[in-house]
Amino acid sequence: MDATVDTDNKPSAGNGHSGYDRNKEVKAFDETKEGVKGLVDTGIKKIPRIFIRPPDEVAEDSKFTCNNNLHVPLIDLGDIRGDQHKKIVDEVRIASESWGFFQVVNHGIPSSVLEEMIKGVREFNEQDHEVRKKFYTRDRARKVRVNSNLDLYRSRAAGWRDSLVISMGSSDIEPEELPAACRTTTVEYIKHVKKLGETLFEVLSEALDLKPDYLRAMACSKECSFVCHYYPACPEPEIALGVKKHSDPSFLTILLQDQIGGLQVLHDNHWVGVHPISGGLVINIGDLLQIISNDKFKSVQHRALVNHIDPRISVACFFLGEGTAVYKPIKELTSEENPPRYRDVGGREFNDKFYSQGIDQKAVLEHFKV
Ligand SMILES: O=C(O)CCC(=O)C(=O)O
Repeated sequence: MDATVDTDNKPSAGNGHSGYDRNKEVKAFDETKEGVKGLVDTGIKKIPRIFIRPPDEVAEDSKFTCNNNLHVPLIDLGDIRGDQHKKIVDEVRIASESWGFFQVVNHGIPSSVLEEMIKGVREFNEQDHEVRKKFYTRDRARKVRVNSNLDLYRSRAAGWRDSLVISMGSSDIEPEELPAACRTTTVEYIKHVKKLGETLFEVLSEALDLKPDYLRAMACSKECSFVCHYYPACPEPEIALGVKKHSDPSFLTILLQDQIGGLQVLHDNHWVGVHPISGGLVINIGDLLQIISNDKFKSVQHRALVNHIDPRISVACFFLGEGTAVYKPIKELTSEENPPRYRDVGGREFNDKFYSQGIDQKAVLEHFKV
C-alpha cells in the first residue's frame, strides 16, 4: 500500500459488530464521496450502523461522568507584551500541566476573521455536492482534500463528521489550491493563526523555563495542517460521536469552534464541556509537546458530541513540527531523578504511527515510552 493513501481495508482488531460486513458498508459509504453531509441530505432518520458506537466503548466511557461545574482555564492574552507577561506565562504553565487545554481571548485575531472562517467552511460544505466531491480523496499526498474520518477503515465506529484538510507542510499554500467557497477567508485565517502559534510557542517555552525562542528553534511550529470539520446535525446523536476520544499527534493545536458546542475534555475522570466563547480560541497541548517536555505538559484526551438540531463547525490547526527532525525529551527538563521517559522519535515516524491506527486506539505516545 502507498503509505500516503489512507485506504487500508484491513479490519482492525475487534473492528465491527457481529452480523454484518462492516468493511463493505464503510467502502460503499466512502465511495459516495459525499460524506456524512451527503447522508443527511438524503433525509435519513436512522444512522447507518457503521456510525453506531460499540457497546463496550460506551460502557468504558460511562465510567467518566460529565461535570458542569468544572471549566477549562480561560487566559486573556491582551497584555502578552506588557506588564501582565509573567502572569500570562504562569497561567499557561498551570493550564498546560493540569488541563492540557485552555481557551484564549484577546489573542490578536480579529473576530471578523474568525467569523468569516466559520462562514467559509459552512458555505463550502453546504454547496452543491459535486463541487465538494472533487476534493474527496484519501490520498495524503494531496495537499487540499476532503474526506470523512481519516481512520474510516480502521475505526470501530465512524465519527459523524466530514473534514476539509489543508496540509501546509512548511511552505505556504497557493490560494488557487483552496476551494473557492472559502479561499479568501482561509488565506487570511492561516496567516493570523500561524502568527499566534509563534507567540504561543514563545510563551510555552518560557512556561517550561526555557528561552522564549527555544521551541521555535526546535522547529515545533514549522509544519502545520488546517483541518476544517463539519459535523452535520445527527438524527440519533445519543448513539454516535462527532469524534471519538483521542489526543492530538501535534505539538500544539489551535481550535476555532462556532457557538454550537460539543467539544469535551477528559479531566480528572470527568467529561468537561469546552463552552464556546465568542471571539475565543481553544488551545491544547499535543502528544509531541508532552514527549519533549518529559510529561510536564499534558496531551489530554478529548472528543466531540453531535446534536440533532444544528450542524457544528470547527477548524483545527495542528502544529506538527518537522517531518525530518528527531524529537526527544529536552535535556534541560530531565535529570538523574527525572530521566527521559520517551525514546527518540522522528516527526514523520510519529505521524505515520498516528495514521496507521484508529484514532480511538492506544495513545500514540505510549508506543514511544522507554
Ligand atoms: O471539533 C472539535 O471540537 C474537536 C476537533 C478535534 O478534536 C480534532 O480535530 O482532533
